[in-house]
Amino acid sequence: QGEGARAVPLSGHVGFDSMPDQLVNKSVNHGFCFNILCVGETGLGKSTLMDTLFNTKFEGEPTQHNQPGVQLKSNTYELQESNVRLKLTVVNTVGFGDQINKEDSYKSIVEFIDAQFEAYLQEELKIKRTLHSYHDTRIHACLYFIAPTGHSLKSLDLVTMKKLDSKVNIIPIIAKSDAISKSELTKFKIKITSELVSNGVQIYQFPTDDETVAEINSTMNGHLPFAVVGSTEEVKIGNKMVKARQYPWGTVQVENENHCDFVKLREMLIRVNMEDLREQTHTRHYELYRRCKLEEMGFKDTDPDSKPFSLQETYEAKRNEFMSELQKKEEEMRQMFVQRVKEKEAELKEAEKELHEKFDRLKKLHQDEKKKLEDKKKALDDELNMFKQKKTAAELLQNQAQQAGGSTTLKRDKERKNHFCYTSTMETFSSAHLLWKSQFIRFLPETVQPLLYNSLFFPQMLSQ
Ligand SMILES: Nc1nc2c(ncn2[C@@H]2O[C@H](COP(=O)(O)OP(=O)(O)OP(=O)(O)O)[C@@H](O)[C@H]2O)c(=O)[nH]1
Ligand SMILES: [Mg+2]
Repeated sequence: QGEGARAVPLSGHVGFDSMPDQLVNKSVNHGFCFNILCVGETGLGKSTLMDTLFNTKFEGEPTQHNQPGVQLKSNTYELQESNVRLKLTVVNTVGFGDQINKEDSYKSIVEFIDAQFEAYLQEELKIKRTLHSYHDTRIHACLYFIAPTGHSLKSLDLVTMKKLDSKVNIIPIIAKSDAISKSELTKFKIKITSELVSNGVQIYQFPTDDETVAEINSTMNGHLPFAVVGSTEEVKIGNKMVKARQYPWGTVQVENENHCDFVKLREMLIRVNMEDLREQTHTRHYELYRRCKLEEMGFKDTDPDSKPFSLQETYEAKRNEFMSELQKKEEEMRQMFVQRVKEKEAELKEAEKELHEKFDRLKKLHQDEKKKLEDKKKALDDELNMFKQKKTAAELLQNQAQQAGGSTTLKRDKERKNHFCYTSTMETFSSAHLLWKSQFIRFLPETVQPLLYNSLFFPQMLSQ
């Protein structure tokens, strides 16, 4: 306080003690959402219990026992109590425990829970996030319905709860507990608890760190698993209508704590710990999913020397790693491409060479054929010319022979004889020679003239 400083007295109430009220108002205006997953065998009373818990009739047809696998069916309802709005989602396991091989029954439940976490994570990672209006579908509570056998937990129950315990808040309940006697129920509860502990199954424990609810919560933790009875049927007891199940030997009142733990479940689930279940889902189960997922994607908070490593650094390191890998891959592909081109080129060259050789071979063959044909043509032309000459000469001679007729003399016969002897020795001759020789044949006797003409012009005929 400096000298001359003016002291300002408080003019009234400062007001930050109204922060909780502001928070409440904001939350009430915004409304709440709560998501329950009911896991249990078909017909164990899941739907009846939900109807009893929220005092309403949710839709839901009974399931057949012949489902090929486990499916998850979710329904969302808008409920209102006073001025508080609740968006309630009830997810049911359809066909759970109905298959002969139940080995994979838990898988679809795990996948469903993870899918809801993934959807939330994707929304969180968006650049433009709208988480305030986002419909959060993450499962806040899993009511695990145990059959009232009075013996012990089935392996299906143990395996499923073990697989789910790190992903969701499990509240085990003994369904249809009116089917089990009081003494058996106590033993059954102890047996279940010891089996869960010995198998390391972590069920949801009601929180005891908040003083206001620590006592009730720790007492309730001792009552787990709750033995419940569900019914929407109202029966008049005294002068009051109560929810109950009537049997020939008596009436089981759902809200009577001496008859079953329904009220305890309702108190713990809805009135006392609903917000804690929501919080645990976000801070424990979703956080674990998110961490594993980001680590899987290669994000880390520290580098190998345990020094803080920011998201930016992780991103850059990943980017560099990716780029160098990309370059390596690119180089590899380039090399492969060059290699393939070389191989293809060699293949094409080989094929080209073969084609050239084939072309040369064919060309030579063609030339030989052509030469042979030309020779043959030439021979035929010669023969044709010869034939034409012979034909002309023959025609000429025939004409002359006809003109000469029968005026032949002995003298001429003699001369012709001499000439015939001469001509028969000739092998080749021209048309001039033929003409000349034919002059002599004219003087021979008529009986021999045709024979001589034939021998002169068609020697082949005679030889045949
Ligand atoms: N004894 C007894 N019967 C019950 C109880 N709760 C429900 N039931 C009866 O069990 C039968 C099946 O109940 P649902 O609520 O349809 O069972 P569910 O688990 O929803 O069945 P699905 O949806 O087909 O898997 C009905 O006839 C109910 O009346 C209970 O606490 N005790
Ligand atoms: Mg049902």
